[in-house]
This record gives sequence, C-alpha cells and structure tokens, in this order.
Amino acid sequence: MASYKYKLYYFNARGRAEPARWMFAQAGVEYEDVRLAGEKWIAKKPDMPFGQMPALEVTDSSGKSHLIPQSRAIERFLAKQFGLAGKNEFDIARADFLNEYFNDIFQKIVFNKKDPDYEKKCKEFDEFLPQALEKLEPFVRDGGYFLGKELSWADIVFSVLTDILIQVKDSNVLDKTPKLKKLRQSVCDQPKIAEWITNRPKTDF
Ligand SMILES: N[C@@H](CCC(=O)N[C@@H](CS)C(=O)NCC(=O)O)C(=O)O
Repeated sequence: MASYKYKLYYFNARGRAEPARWMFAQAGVEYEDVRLAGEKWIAKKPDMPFGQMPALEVTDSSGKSHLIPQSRAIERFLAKQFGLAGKNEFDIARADFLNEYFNDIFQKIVFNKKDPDYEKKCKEFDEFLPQALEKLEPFVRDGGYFLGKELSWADIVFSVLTDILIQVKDSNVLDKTPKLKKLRQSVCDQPKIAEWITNRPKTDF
C-alpha cells in the first residue's frame, strides 16, 4: 500500500462520504475526516472540482497533493489502494457494475419531503425497491460476499446503502433477500467497521 496522507472533505453527514469512511475503517488507515458547514463550506466551495463534495485530498510522498472528487471515483481509488477492488479483472468489473446498480437505487430514494411529487415518487420507489433487491440477491456468491469469500468495496457500499434504506423504509427491508441480509450483517460485524459505526459522529443522514 502506498504511503499517502488522506483528507476526506464532506458535510457533517454520512451521505455520499460514508462508504469511503467505512473503507478507511476496514483498512485501518488514518485520514482526516473534514466536515465542513456554513461559512467554511462557502469559502472552500470554489476550490472543489465541480463545487461539490465529497472530495478526497491525497498527498503523496513527494508532498504533491491530488484532489479527487465524485464519490464513486473516490471509492474506486480507495478500493484499489486497500485491496478491496477484486482480485481479477472480471471480479473488478463485477464490483464495478454492482456499484453502478447500487447508485441507481440510491438515486431513486426520495429524500425531499417538500417535492410536490413526493407521494408519487415514494410509491414508485416502494414498487421498485423489492424488485431491485430480488435482482441483486443471486449476485451474492457462496462465500457470502458479492465476490465470494473476499470482502470488497461492493459489499461495503451495499451495506452503507442498506443503512439508508432501513432508515427511510423499515428495518425489515432485507427480510425477503436472506443472502443480502447476511452479507450486510457480515460487513457490519467486521470489527473495525463495527467500531466506526459505534464511534462515528451522530448525524441524521
Ligand atoms: N456525483 C457526485 C455528487 C456530489 C453531490 O451532489 N454533492 C452534494 C452533497 S451530496 C454537494 O456537494 N452539494 C452542495 C453544492 O452543490 O453546493 C458524487 O457522487 O460525489
């Protein structure tokens, strides 16, 4: 593993930065968890590629710093650094395509209660979600994770996503997909991830 210094910039929320935080926890790698709000965010926004967060600042051994925006680019980068990307090119592609599908699910979650189409979108999501989970269930391999016995960033991103699903839907959301339920539990039971979940800052989302 290259010896880099990491700073992860995001708001004081789990949101789109949380999978990266779980990956740091699992790898046991130190980083600065920078949480910006108000004036501090307004001052920093112009420095952020695309004016958004999360962004990961990586300082290499020569002191040069590299700013990586976009949550999934950050996760892919960390997956490669931490040995969570998959061991061969097809497993790497499998973790990639699963993560694209998780993002499809994430983007359909209706967070904004003030949206005039809130009820309609919630209804659509309620119909979509069980079908999406059913489609994912066969992708859990015999070893218990999406790539088999080996934990990957796909398992981590999925488990963070299910946290949100449990919060916005209900705690039984995975009851009809036992393999996914077990996978999530195995990820949450990883000692370093469990420690992060217990000690992380408490935020609404
Ligand atoms: N596709 C980007 C989306 C980033 C994004 O939407 N960031 C939001 C927070 S979740 C943001 O920075 N909002 C503040 C702003 O746009 O000023 C990613 O996955 O990182």
